[in-house]
Amino acid sequence: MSDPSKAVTYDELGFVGKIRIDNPPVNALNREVRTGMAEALTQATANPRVKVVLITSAGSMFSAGADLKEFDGQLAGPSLQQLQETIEMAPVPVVAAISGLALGGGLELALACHYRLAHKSAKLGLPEITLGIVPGAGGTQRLPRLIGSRAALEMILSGAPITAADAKSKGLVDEVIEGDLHDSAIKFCKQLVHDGGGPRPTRDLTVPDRLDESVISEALGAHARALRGRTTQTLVVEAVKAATLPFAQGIAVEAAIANKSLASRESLALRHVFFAERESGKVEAVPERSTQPEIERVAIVGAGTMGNGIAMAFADAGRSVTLIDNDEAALTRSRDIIRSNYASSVKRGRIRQETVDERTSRISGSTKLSAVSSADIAIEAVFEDMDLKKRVLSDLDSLFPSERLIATNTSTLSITELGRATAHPGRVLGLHFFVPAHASKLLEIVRGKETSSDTIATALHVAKVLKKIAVVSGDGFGFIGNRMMLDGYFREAEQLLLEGASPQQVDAALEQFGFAMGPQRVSDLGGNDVGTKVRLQLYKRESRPDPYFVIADRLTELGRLGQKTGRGFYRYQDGGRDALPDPEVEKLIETLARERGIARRKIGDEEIVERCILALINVGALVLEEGIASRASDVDVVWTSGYGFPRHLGGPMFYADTLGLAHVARRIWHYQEKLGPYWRPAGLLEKLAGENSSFEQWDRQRKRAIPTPAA
Ligand code: 3H9
Repeated sequence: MSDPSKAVTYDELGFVGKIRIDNPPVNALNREVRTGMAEALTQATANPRVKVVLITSAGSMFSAGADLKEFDGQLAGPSLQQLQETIEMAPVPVVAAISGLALGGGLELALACHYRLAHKSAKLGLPEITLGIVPGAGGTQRLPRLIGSRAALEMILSGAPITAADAKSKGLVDEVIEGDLHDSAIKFCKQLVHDGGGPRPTRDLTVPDRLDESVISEALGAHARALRGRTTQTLVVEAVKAATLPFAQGIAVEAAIANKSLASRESLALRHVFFAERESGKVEAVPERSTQPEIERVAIVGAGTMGNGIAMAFADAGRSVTLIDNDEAALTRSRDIIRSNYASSVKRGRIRQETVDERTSRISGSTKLSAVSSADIAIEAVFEDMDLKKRVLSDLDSLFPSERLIATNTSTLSITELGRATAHPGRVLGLHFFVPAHASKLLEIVRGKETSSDTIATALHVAKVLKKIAVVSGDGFGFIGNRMMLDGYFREAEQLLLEGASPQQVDAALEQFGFAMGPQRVSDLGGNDVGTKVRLQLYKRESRPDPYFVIADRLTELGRLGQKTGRGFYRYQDGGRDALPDPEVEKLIETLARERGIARRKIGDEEIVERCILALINVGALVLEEGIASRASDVDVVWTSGYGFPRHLGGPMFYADTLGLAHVARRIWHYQEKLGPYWRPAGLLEKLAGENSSFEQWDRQRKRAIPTPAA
């Protein structure tokens, strides 16, 4: 009899032995599941009445694969590979019925079965590469036997799941089921026995093709951009090549390669980011709710770039949006911009015109602030000006039911001060969207001193609705990301320019490190004036000693705003995006350095990278000790999902841990001696370095807590 409290249940339906995986939330193949399945298989094959075994799953997916949490310790119970051996060698046929997702080890489990059925909505994939892992439970050996080496290599390198129909056409599944999967699978099993279909071990198949060098380089080339700076792909190629060996040899090669990948820094970093992204949305002292408030209608005040992007983000998530602006012309412009943004997505084949029509029909405009009253939440996205924003928030507060959330979209202003412009500061918080708001992954949720936990809980739900990765930040200048960018990373990049490096050298060095774009190219893309405006807000709150962005601010003064004006740190020809060195900028930098008595010299790429990254890490530590961020892993999420820090290095704080904090502190002292007092290690960094500890340990020791607002 089946026991519903177990991760695996076993039932006999006539001569069909049915094994069901039931391990929420994702049916990960942990020890309990592997043990349960091994026991169920023993029971099924020991019973002569059982003629066929069916493997199914409870919940919405077949299985998300191996339990990633088990990778850090000693594996207990039967391994997945042992379980697969039992399945493949079973005396009766074993059938997998796949619904939802079959990923990684989940798909590999199905590959070891003798027959595979997939519901038409199912998706099948080997996403291990996204975690720096080479599929290690036969994926690189059985998949080529079923679909060929070339197709297998493509699937493993892309990491993206394929549809059931695609899987059928490739020969990965035997049948696609349109109706009820369970009933159809039982029928299939009965028919199989009736037809005398026996076990069909995948290992006995011959791989139909070999990987030659041209196929390999074409496949690697197709994913070169996504896999820039990575190494797992080379291991994948090695493992798939081994599929043409006899199975026992090939599987041994795979095991050795998979273990190597699991132990790599790259994989540790990628797994760290995977869990950090899931952790960031959990904040203690914020109520876990059994039901969430409805977010069906959203009011956005301000039809500028941010307002438009946020409107698109909600429309994409199926919500109705009222875009409010007192300027009728701004609303018309906004409609055109939104249409043209969607049109370019249609042109690139990303969405269909019907979808666009549906989405745009959800966005309406109004010139009256009172239109906000029927919305579930209101987001203020007017120009970045304290007085203007205060006025809008105060008006919103009086027009909008007092229990509903009011967010302000700002990257610089004090949420506490803005909240105090209303009679209900508990319901006011910051939502820092990144440009373009409809496509960017990160959302910083900023808590002011009076923001209530309930408001934060609603904002976390809003992030889920938008499918964005949320990180809660305290209310300090620049929050988490911009503070680290301005005071750490970009500031040091400018300092290096003054000392003698060129913009192209700094950018190339950091791109080589793994950033998609170096700091100067980023400034030119976003607009140097944007940074200058941010700093003007900063100087209203705090001061910074000279030289602090003297180059970027002078470029703004000169109208060299970046790509949009064809000149910035670089020259751009004919509206193009190619950043060309500009001798005028070189001269300007030399003058600014001379005025400050900074001696210029040749600077090596290694120093550029070291100083920029150490500065970033150090301000990250400050952000943590000030309580602006509550977890080092949150800082990593902000930088990998919002600022282009290479994911395979795990984010700045994880990267610091891999360098060793004692080393990091030593190098900061070194630069302090060489360059002066602005290179002072953060207290937290010195403390952890002194204790031979790490940011990861610091995270572990601390309870989850909402960052306390900065004093
Ligand atoms: C593998 O299989 C190796 C083999 O080749 C070789 C082995 C020898 N393990 O993402 P969500 C947790 S490598 C443990 O928020 P969604 C997750 O942490 C694996 N836990 O939901 C979260 O926990 P919490 C290859 C896992 O609906 C909860 O489940 N497989 C795992 O947005 C919900 O997750 C992959 O790379 C796991 N494998 O997305 C797939 N997966 O609630 C990795 C999830 O405590 N997983 N959790 O925060 C995913 O891509 C997504 O989680 C998935 C669901 C698409 C499945």
